[in-house]
Amino acid sequence: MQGRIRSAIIGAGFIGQVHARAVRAAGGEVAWISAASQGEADAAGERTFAQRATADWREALADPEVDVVHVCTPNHLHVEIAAAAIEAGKHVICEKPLAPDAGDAARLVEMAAEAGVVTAVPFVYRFYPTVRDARARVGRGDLGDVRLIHGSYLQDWLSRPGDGNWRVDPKQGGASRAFGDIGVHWCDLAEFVTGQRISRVAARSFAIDRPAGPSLTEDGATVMFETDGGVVGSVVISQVSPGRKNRLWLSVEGAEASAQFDQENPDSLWLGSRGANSVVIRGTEGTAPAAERYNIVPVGHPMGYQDCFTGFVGDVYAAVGGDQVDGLPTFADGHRAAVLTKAFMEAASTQDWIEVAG
Ligand code: SOE
Repeated sequence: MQGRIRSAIIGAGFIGQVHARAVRAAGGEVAWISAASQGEADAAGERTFAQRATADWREALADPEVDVVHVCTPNHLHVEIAAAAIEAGKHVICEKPLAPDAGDAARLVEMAAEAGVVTAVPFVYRFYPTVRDARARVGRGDLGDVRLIHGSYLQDWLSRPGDGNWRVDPKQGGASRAFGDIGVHWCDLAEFVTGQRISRVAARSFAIDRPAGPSLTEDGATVMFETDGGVVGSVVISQVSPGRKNRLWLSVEGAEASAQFDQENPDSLWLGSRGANSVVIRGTEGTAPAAERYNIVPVGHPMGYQDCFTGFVGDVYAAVGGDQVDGLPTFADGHRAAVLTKAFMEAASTQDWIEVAG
């Protein structure tokens, strides 16, 4: 690939702007930004330093100079735009859920493989150096045999009955909300760190009352699971937990040691043992070499969510340039999330244990 990579960002809300900042930080160009109206696109273009702004995303996809398309729209538009981008021969980053329907997600995986384009879904919490460190420690056996995986992902931004967002509308957000929006991040991280795949789930979900009646999608859930490695676990998911802003918390417990990651304190990895417990700060002596690539600023300077996006987009660009990048979340991982969501929904509605396909 010659020169700077040129990205087209489709969707100019909060997440489109996060992508735009990451594109610039990763050395790319924001060639296009697209929004629902020309006015919104122009305003977003100024904020993101985009070269061109349009209300018609097809215009951006038709530009032969565009290398990567970022699909950052409400969920119900993901499949159509991602499919059109692949057909246009572009590399594609599609926000999660890749597709609300697992069959559509599988179709996108196939289309991308046939077209030979790079695909990615921003499961960005993988890009914290402490997460890479935890993964390396589990992988080299520091924890001993893993016995238990558990945690939670809690938010509060939908806790009041009147709180609204397109995600609350199943026509735009999909049939699952709390699990489909944040539960899949937790599952992706748990599988990524441990190398185990969730194979069966049991779930109970709940919905709060909103002005038009109970929420049409779940506000939260408790999920029990088993993995293909015979490990048991559980996760609590909620978007209505006052005070919890974005509390993704994961604990992996093995025969010799435990590791714990807290997204709201992401520079520290807690390690527990029968002897002394310790807190390992990212970038310090003894942390895994695999984490180094994502240490964007020197130790002692806190890193955060936006830095994860920079690492993520940087890895997508490396893959576009032909590098084999370890741990890049692809459309296959987006499909995995759709399959887990389907199993979760079936488990919550039947109150039975459900096998996870694949
Ligand atoms: C909203 O719940 C949201 O922004 C999710 O859509 C993101 O994927 C998650 O990272 C933070 O919360």
